[in-house]
Amino acid sequence: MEAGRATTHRIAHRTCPLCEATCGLAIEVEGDRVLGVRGDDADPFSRGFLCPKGAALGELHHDPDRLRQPLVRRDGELVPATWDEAFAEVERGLSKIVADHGRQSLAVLLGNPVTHHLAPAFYLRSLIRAAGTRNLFTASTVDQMPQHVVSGLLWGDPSAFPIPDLDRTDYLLMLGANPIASNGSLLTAPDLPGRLKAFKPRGAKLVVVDPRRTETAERADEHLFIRPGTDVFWLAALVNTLFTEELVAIGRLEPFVVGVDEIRVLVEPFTPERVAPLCGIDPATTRRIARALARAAAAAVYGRIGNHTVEFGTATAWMAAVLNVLTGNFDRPGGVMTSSPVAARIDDRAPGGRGYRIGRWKSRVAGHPEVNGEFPAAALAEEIETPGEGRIRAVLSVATNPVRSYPNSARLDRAFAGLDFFVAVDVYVNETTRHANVILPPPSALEEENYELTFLGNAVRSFAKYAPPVFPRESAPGSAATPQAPSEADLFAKLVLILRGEGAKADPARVHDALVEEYIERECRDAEGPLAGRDPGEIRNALAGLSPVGKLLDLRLRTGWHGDRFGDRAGGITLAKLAEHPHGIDLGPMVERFPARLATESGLLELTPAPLVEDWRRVRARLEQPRPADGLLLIGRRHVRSNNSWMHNVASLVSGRSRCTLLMHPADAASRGLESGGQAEIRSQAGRLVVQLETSEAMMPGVVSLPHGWGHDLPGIRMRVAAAHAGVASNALTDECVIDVASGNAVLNGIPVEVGAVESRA
Ligand SMILES: Nc1nc2c(c(=O)[nH]1)N[C@H]1C(S)=C(S)[C@@H](COP(=O)(O)OP(=O)(O)OC[C@H]3O[C@@H](n4cnc5c(=O)[nH]c(N)nc54)[C@H](O)[C@@H]3O)O[C@H]1N2
Ligand SMILES: Nc1nc2c(c(=O)[nH]1)N[C@H]1C(S)=C(S)[C@@H](COP(=O)(O)OP(=O)(O)OC[C@H]3O[C@@H](n4cnc5c(=O)[nH]c(N)nc54)[C@H](O)[C@@H]3O)O[C@H]1N2
Ligand code: SF4
Ligand SMILES: [Mo]
Repeated sequence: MEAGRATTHRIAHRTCPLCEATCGLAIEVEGDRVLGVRGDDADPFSRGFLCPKGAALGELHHDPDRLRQPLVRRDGELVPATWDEAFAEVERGLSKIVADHGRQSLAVLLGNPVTHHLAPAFYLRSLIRAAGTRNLFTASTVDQMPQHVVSGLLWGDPSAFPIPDLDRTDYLLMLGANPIASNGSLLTAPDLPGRLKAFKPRGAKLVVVDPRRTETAERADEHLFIRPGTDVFWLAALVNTLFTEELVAIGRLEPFVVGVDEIRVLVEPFTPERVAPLCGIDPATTRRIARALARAAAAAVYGRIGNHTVEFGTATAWMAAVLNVLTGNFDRPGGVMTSSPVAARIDDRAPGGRGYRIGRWKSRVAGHPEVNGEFPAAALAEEIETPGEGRIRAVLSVATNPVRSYPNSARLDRAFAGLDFFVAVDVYVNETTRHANVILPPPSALEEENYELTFLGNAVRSFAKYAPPVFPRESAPGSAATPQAPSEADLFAKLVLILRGEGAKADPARVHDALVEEYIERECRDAEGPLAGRDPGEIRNALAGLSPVGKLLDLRLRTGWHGDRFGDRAGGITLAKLAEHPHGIDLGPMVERFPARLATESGLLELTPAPLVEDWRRVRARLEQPRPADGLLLIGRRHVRSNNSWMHNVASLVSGRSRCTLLMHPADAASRGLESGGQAEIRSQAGRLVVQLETSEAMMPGVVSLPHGWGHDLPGIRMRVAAAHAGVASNALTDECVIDVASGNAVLNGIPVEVGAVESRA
């Protein structure tokens, strides 16, 4: 017994797939069990850090409610099925909808966890193309779409995010982000607490602007309350101050920046005095912060969820970018820089590219312009519910829970109930997937290869880390013909084949091989690329023996800027080399990439693109007619033990007292006759909830805070732990009719609400 144990006991190293921080994990395994998860001290990027979610990865893997076998709806019930049966049902349902109503009647929905898996990274493009629909909705429009638009329009690359250079900055102005809880977003830097702690010894300053004195604000040198949704006015006042006090100093990139004078005119009315009553920040403080930003050796303005999921999200992200550029902090070490992922090329080329366009097509009902090829999540319900040609009748969703994540959850719940056919690729039966006709569960994260391709693309360092599966895939119960559940790549390939009309029985290898071939051919043909003129056969042979995603990842790595170029650069990065370095390889901090990275048509950094100038009218109008300052505004909040809408079925993460409470300043509670610990009713334009009230001096008066992603008490959900810790769905209160017009992003913060005693309902 002892001996048997010794041989199966091991430590597996990999990256945590649960948030953007990419912490290295050391997973203690015995046989097919996870015994424990620790932070990997030898990971040079995360240096042993881990949060309670990473520690719970074993519980997640072993969660008996996590689906291991497809479910198919028969006589109204979701019942277990074999993979063959499930794929056949998908084919039957989807082909009927497409035959009867055309491809636009199918919507594809993608959720947050797809960004943590390799197969979606490589296969989703084919899936979307095969679906042939313009009805694409993703978590981007309940999240960071404003930043895509700003990055796309200003420097031509919607996915080149301005990442604050956390480890080298002298001054970080952080707005609408709480990385002590979230561990960072569009800012991949494991151990945010440790990295912020390193500010003081090197004399760097952290200023946090947030309507709640958050866990991050507690650690800051200075915290400023701001009225929700008004950051755009305040940032404009900072820009205004740079001009009036002659603090504009663009530096190295000055010859490439256009639009400075137009910006001066746009922000002219936004004086510190004028915005003070709107934002709640006094003019002297505004001027002091503008000077500090301009004078710091290197400073970064960083805004996140609280800046992007608001009514003027794009304008807010724009003003943050303008501040970084005008203070010379764009693409400066210690300022904001773009990441240089190991699995990407850095081309030495002249500035200029194809530019960035939005609105190439429009949504059917409200005529929303597409942004990044997507329509606003906030418009999904109307596209399902509004009759007529092109109405969405079927949904294919991957890793998303819109009934909890999108605004106006009650309406979405009704909309999903009214679909003709719904296929969900998901691991739980939750608020959304309970409506599915078929649920296809991908393998556990621990049964797949791991490389955090998306988030290492937003990292403050160039870091690479690969891990093979910790466990083999489980056998699929009840299907003798397919003894193993399909890999995630096979699952997506099957869906591609079904959508292309090649049938559920077609061989997924057709899709795998085509993707690899396409990649090789393209690289070998690219005269400027790292494989220019090489023989495709030679490259193909070099990849032999790897899994389908392994081949695609190896191609990315070896053609990347540190890659071995398939033998042309000795010692370069390859998948095999990463496999020999299970703790990962660190290749240094972010590097200057501009002006070469400018991909606008003009080859310039355009501070005043037309769509943003147009959108500025909305901001200007609000300056003239501010919202009344009485009444309450609702904001969200994250907690380190929670993860959007889906980790509440892990007992160790939900134990203790409920965290799904409405935080309110004691004075606001007193004036409404409400008591901490009691129940209160909260109402908005969209809906009403009864919540547990918790008074807190950390709240700005006039602002209340409720976390999102809860509300696990609907019939048909199969998450036993979550159901016992249900909480309430904050998106019952958010309004799908108000969006950030320029990006289509949902408004999830700054929601007008009223809170009072619970009214008994007739
Ligand atoms: N009010 C309010 N609403 C918000 C936010 C907010 O701050 N306030 N935040 C928004 C943000 S930033 C985001 S990103 C969205 C997130 O919203 P979604 O994109 O809906 O993502 P999650 O809520 O994380 O739900 C994840 C889904 O994927 C499933 N899942 C988990 N792991 C896997 C896996 O490995 N494979 C597959 N196929 N499925 C898996 C889960 O069961 C669940 O159904 O929510 C948004 N909604
Ligand atoms: N533990 C945990 N970690 C997560 C997640 C999670 O659910 N739980 N979700 C992940 C995802 S998908 C994302 S996108 C990231 C998000 O990462 P963050 O952006 O850091 O998200 P939050 O923690 O919600 O922080 C948003 C902050 O904005 C503040 N805020 C609200 N409205 C305003 C406003 O109008 N102005 C200003 N200045 N502040 C405002 C809120 O009080 C809150 O403190 O976190 C990721 N990490
Ligand atoms: S901070 Fe994020 S990546 Fe790190 S252990 Fe926690 S959930 Fe995982
Ligand atoms: Mo997100």
